[in-house]
Amino acid sequence: MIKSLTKHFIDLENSYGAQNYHPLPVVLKKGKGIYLWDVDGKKYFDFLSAYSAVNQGHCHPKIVSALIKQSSILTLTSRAFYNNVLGDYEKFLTEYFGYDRLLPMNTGVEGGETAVKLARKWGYKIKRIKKNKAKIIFVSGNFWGRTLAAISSSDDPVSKRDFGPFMPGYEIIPYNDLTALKEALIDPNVVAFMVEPIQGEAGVVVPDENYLPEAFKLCKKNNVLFIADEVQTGIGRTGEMICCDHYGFKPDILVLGKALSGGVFPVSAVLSSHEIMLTIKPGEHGSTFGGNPLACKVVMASLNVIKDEELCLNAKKLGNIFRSMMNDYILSSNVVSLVRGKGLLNAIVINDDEKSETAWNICLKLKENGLLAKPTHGNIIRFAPPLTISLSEITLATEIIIDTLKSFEKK
Ligand code: IF1
Repeated sequence: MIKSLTKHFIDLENSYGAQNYHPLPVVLKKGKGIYLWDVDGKKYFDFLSAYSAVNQGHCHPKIVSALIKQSSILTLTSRAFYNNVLGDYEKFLTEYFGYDRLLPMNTGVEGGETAVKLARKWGYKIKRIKKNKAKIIFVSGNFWGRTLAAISSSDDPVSKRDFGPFMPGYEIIPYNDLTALKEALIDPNVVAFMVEPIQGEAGVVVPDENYLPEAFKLCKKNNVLFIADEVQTGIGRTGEMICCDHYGFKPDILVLGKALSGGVFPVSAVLSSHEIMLTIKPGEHGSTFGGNPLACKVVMASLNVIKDEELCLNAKKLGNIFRSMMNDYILSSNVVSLVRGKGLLNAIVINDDEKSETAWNICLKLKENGLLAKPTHGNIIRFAPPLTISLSEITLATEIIIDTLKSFEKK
């Protein structure tokens, strides 16, 4: 019997790859805008957008063109020398987001790590904490990557099991709980509070309206830095350029990643003030690829796309339509109990426990019906299409989702 192409590629990964993922059984070979194609030519709506890294849509022509152009001029110099793109990029990004200075890195987790190091440095140099006493507050359910510094702040047993010992200097408090934060901030060794404005991996958990601005005020009152991990929520995803913009305050340290490059390759950025950024001196932090001219050109193109195509506004409008269609359906559903999110970062909660296979089976069925999405935490399905999706497309896609869910209704 002739082996199917799908099986061929899955078998290859199963034979030669580390087994640290459990992907949906679909093998993709092409992406354009909001669509993906598998190796058999079947077309799908992409409702994951590579975990919000492809906000501008797959292979956006302007981003690809910037990539191609710069890739034949100069790709990497390291930071041992200056290059003629990084300065423009730093000016562009700081003006774009309204900060004084930028520290360029690559992956999101390196951005988070940089923020943590900056906060500690600031704690010792400016706040004048005693040596090695700096403490950073995190919230329960946080996710900022896979390095040891990141999983040390995690309370997810799956991410941590058998990877100890962990890094000290962290405290985890409940999310969306201002009283807990107030108490945690009493310790004078606290240098920073680091939080995702909407928790992604935890299942698109949106806090109460007053939580983030009040948390920011509490931090200010206690001379503690507010670090916003906007790796997933940033770059228009929630209907504003960064999610904190919904709440009218500017984090002391802003971490961006994923969609910064429009999904071309990993680029992250840490933005902050002169005071905070200049506490780190030459030789104290860095990266071989951070700030490379190829990445800088790609990011500038991808951020121009966000503004030129008004993707924040589109995410806001179409997110409202998605949730309203979903809420109409939920009224009469026994499969879905809830839809939540902001802009085009949304999730539904399946009326079943975390151990059940229902959400996984729904995603398999969605795949059959031409839409790709992935469960998180067993009973939650995230829906996050590229922000370039149109009204007619999101209407059609949401109808596919609802029709699929209807086939799981218990009679
Ligand atoms: C994986 C989820 C998303 C992030 C926030 C930093 C990072 C991430 C808020 C680190 C990364 C990822 C990584 C990916 C799956 C994923 C994820 F499923 F875990 F929940 F996006 F929603 N801050 N998120 O969400 O960025 O170093 O990966 O570039 O499998 O680890 P990175």
